[in-house]
Amino acid sequence: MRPNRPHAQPSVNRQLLANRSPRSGTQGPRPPRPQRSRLARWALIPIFGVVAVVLAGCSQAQLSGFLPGGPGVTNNTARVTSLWVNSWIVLLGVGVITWGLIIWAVVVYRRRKGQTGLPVQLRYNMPIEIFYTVVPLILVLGFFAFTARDQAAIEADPGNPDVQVEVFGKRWSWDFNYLDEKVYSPGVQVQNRLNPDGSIDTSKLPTLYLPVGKKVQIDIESRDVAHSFWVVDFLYKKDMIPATTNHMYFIPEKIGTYQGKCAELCGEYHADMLFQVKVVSQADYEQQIQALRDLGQTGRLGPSYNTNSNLPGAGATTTEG
Ligand SMILES: [Cu+2]
Repeated sequence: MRPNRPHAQPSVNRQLLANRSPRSGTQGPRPPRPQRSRLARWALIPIFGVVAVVLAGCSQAQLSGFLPGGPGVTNNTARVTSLWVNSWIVLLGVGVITWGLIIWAVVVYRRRKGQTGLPVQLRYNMPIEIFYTVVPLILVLGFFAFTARDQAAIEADPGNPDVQVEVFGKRWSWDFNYLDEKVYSPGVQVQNRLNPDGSIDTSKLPTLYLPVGKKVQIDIESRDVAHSFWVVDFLYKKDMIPATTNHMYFIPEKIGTYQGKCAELCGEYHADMLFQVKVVSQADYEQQIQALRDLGQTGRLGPSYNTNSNLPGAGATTTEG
C-alpha cells in the first residue's frame, strides 16, 4: 500500500468534475459539447442489445445453457440445468454492468483535444473499495449456497432403490453387476476390441440397461486406478476410487440411448473407455436381464477380479507362505 496523500481525498464527484475541467497545460478553453445526448446514445447500445436478444427468442439449447441432453433425462437434470443457467444469468448481469461502466468511463473521461498529462487519479476511496469487496463476497457465498443446496439434494440417499447396479471401472472397460437380479455384464477391454485401423467399434460398447421411471442406485467402484463414471446427458459424474464405494441416485425419466465415458485420465486407452446406458421400458429391461441369464452370466463379478487386490487396504492377506 502506498501512503495516503497528506491532504484529504476529494469526493468522487469532485474528482470527476476536476477531470472534466480544463487543466493547466491545455491550449485554450474547450468548446461546449452536447454531453447529455452523447451519454444517452451510449446508454442505448446495451439496452438495444438486450432487447434484440430477448426478441429473437430462445431455442431449447439456449434455454438449457447449451448443456447436453434435454429436459427431463433424469430427475436431477432440471436442478443441474437451473443452477447452471441461473448462474450464467447472474454473471452476465455483472458482466453487462461492468462492461457498461468501463465503456462509460472510457468515453466520458477520454482525453479531450488539447489536454495533456494524467487526469486526477482516484484511489483510497472507501465506499468504492467496500463495494467491490462486499459484492463479490455476496456473489461467491450465493453460488456456494445454491451449489451446496443442489448437491445435497442430488447426493441424498432416497433409500429402497428399485434397481441396484454395481459398476466396476477397469483399464479399460466396465463391468456391470445387476445386484437384485444377480446377473452381470462383463466388459471386454477396449484395447482387445479395437478395429484394425485403431478405431473403436461403438456397436460393441459395454452397455448398462436401466428401466425408465425407476429409482436407481449405482454403486461405483474401481478394479485398478482412479476412473470416473460419467453419463454425459445425465449431467453428473462420480469418481471411481480403488477400495472405495461411491454412490449415485437418480430416476431415468426418458427412454433412449446415452453415451458414457471415463472422465478421469487413467492411462493409454482412457479416451476409448466408453460405454452406453440404454434406458428402456420395464418389459425390455426384464428381457435384457433374461438374456444375460440365458448366457449363463449369473452371480457377480466382485472385487476378487481387481488387479490391485494385493495392495494394502484391498483386503488381501499379508501373511507370506
Ligand atoms: Cu478410466
